[in-house]
Amino acid sequence: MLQPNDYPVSVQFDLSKLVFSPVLEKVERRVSDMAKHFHDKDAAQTLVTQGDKLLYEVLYHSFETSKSDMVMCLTRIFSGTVGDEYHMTKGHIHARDDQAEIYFCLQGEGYLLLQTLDGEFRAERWTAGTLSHIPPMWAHRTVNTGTNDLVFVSVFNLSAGYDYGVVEAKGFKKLVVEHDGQPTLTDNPRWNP
Ligand code: S6P
Ligand code: ZN
Repeated sequence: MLQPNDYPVSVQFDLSKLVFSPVLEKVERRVSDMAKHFHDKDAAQTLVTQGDKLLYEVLYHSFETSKSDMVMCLTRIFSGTVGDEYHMTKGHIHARDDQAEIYFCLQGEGYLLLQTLDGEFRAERWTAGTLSHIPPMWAHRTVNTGTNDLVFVSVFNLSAGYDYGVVEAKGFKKLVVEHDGQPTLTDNPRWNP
């Protein structure tokens, strides 16, 4: 017997504004939420006192039924840097070890950084139209290296859960910084002190 939430649901994207409707939840992250993540702590602290700029926002729509728990999110990372490090998401690994995720880049340019608990690292270069599969047990973070918003859609299962601690501890092996006006991947000193 079908329950009320077992029927098909559609959401509508506005492809010129890159938003969808209805948005069921919205999360915003500012510099103060990311203090542990940027390598230039002084630059981050200064930005916090100068208005604590918004780095990115995530819009959510979940599709929970009596037997499934898919979620779709749209993440918009605004352009800019903290010190020399480009705006980026916090990054996380999913709590469950059998959960994959799909990311689809709608606009902008940057990197999807991926890393396993054993320290395998990948950086996927992103432009509009790149679709990436994040396999289970790869931590993931996105970085906006462009002059425009970086906008992407993610699709996953809510029961995958989040573990932010593993990224918060040491970050990813590489930082994405602006060097001579160009995005550059450099070694993260927290990995090789
Ligand atoms: C969820 C998915 C994304 C991120 C979002 C923000 O599994 O990976 O929707 O939550 O891009 O990143 P973060 O690291 O702050 O959750
Ligand atoms: Zn994820």
